[in-house]
Amino acid sequence: MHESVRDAFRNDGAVLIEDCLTDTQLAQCREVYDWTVQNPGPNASGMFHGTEKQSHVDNANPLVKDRLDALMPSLPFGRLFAELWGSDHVWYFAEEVFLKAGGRGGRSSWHQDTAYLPWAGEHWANAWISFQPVPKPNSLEIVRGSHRGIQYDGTTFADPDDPTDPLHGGDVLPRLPNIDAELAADPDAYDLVSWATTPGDVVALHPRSLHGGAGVDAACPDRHTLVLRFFGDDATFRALPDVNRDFARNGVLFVEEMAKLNPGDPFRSPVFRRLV
Ligand SMILES: O=C(O)CCC(=O)C(=O)O
Repeated sequence: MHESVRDAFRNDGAVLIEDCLTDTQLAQCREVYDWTVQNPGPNASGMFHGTEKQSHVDNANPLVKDRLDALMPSLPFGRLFAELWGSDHVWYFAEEVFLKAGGRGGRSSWHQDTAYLPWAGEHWANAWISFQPVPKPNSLEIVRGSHRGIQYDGTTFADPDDPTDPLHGGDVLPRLPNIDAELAADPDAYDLVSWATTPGDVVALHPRSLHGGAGVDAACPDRHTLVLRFFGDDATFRALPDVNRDFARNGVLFVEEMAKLNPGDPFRSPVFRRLV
């Protein structure tokens, strides 16, 4: 791996890895993706326009865990993230799926995954895999270097009029800036990074980065995206604020395993498959 790729991930919080997956690997990922859309888990949510379902999001679906764990050795992510981070070990956490369809809407508001997940450290990455060619305006967008900046509160994703509606509240974490509103007033208000991607490309994203997912439109009417999450040696447990009862301390994923960890502990549990 070229040093510039490692530098980009370290400094920007995201990097495009072109031609990361072979056609076979991509087809294997797509098969699991389609299965999980057909078999939603307890964290699935969707958005509807009238009777037409416009988007589907699912997160760490327990029904698909065994399939994805079994697929991992066929995929290049263990070696890739070991090299990208300089970590001796790499573990697979879980998946998130995004389905945006029908050529309109579906924007995922700006957020940091670490507002929802009790994670700290350098060795974290989301592998963002889209199965269609994605033009830059429909792609994942990242505020460059924000993984090293302020940890903001999350958004509830619930208020269409306020994409900064606080997840935790209580002024424990600073409220998210309204990045889209600021960009509308001044396109240079944030240093954004995003890429057009073709199938097989992977965007590696540090999940503390401020990021948002563009919606679909006539140029990209459907976007099927699988996100796979990984961590390495420098990954620790960090308790979430305790003001929102639903998210207090451990978040909502693998809650029993998280309850066994103390702040600063290496992020480890037998439930997460080690790849390297
Ligand atoms: O693809 C999207 O629209 C959103 C992606 C995202 O939020 C993530 O990868 O964490």
